Amino acid sequence: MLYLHAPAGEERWCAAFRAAAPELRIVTAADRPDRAAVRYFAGWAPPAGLIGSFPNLRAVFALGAGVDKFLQLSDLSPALPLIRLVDAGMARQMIEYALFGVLWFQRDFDSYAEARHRAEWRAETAWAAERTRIGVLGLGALGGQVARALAGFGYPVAGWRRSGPPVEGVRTLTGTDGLAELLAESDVLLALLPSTPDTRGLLDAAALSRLPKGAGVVNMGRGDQLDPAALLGLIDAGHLRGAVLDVFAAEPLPAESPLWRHPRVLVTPHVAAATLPEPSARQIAENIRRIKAGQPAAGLVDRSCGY
Ligand code: NDP
Ligand code: OXD
Repeated sequence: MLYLHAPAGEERWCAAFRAAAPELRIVTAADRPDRAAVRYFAGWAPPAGLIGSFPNLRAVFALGAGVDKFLQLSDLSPALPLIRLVDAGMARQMIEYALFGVLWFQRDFDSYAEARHRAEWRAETAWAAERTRIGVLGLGALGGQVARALAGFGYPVAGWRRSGPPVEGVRTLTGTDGLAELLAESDVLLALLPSTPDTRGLLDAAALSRLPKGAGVVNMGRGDQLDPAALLGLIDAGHLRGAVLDVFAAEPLPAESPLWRHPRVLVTPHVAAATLPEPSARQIAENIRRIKAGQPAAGLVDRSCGY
């Protein structure tokens, strides 16, 4: 039996799971299931205590790529496999969002968005793609595809990862020196890192100051990596050009946040890549089959690294 705690659109999620895993009984809170009979949990933002209320779970599936909120749950046993979504239709959306973020700066759409308020008709001189250096923080299931896609469009792309192999067509860097090198050479910085003890607060004033003058920042990973006050300070000082932000330390972004009102910051409400029920359910169903067959599941979270 699989217990589903869907983020929204429960009916569509149930239908997707029933189609992907006809061998499983899919239940939700409304079914008031026998909790001892539940073997698998699939959900997003579960309230504290929910996962712990199932005594016989074999695995927990996050209906998302980032598992930081799951790892904060005290009722999630460290012995229980925690499995995240790997791409499942999100990479394509991330590529679209990343390309938008790059073009926002490269083709001066940020300037035109401001100029319209002054009815000012003035053409800027756009940078060529070949001269727009892109830095991608995080070269995983999503960042790796974003980096490759942008390289395919002719941008010089560098990427930063913890320990994984180089990505073809992307100058792949690691470690503190690698990060400093990437920051110093990124006209547009794209952040696609998970939230972990090592990445929280990474983009502070010192790191952001390393970006070249006039650089743009796009954050699609997690909000707690970026210091908003440092970002705004560097924009106001004329060092940074602006930012496109999809993720925030507190979501929804509070109405009083200065990010909402800053003319050089574009805020989107955590929409860079939505979780799609059908491919997600297919991936989870396949993982359950693997677990039953004694094979490793794809997307198993390494608790020691936090992602
Ligand atoms: P992955 O786990 O596949 O990739 C994470 C990448 O980050 C890897 O390349 C990893 O390096 C790198 N990384 C992790 N820690 C460090 C570190 N300390 N130093 C350097 N590199 C590090 O995750 P995904 O690509 O699937 O997703 C990335 C994140 O995107 C998610 O965790 C989530 O926070 C966010 N997200 C946001 C969405 C949105 O709508 N805004 C939607 C979906 C996801 P290595 O390869 O060496 O392990
Ligand atoms: C995710 C997200 O991690 O939506 O999938 O942010």
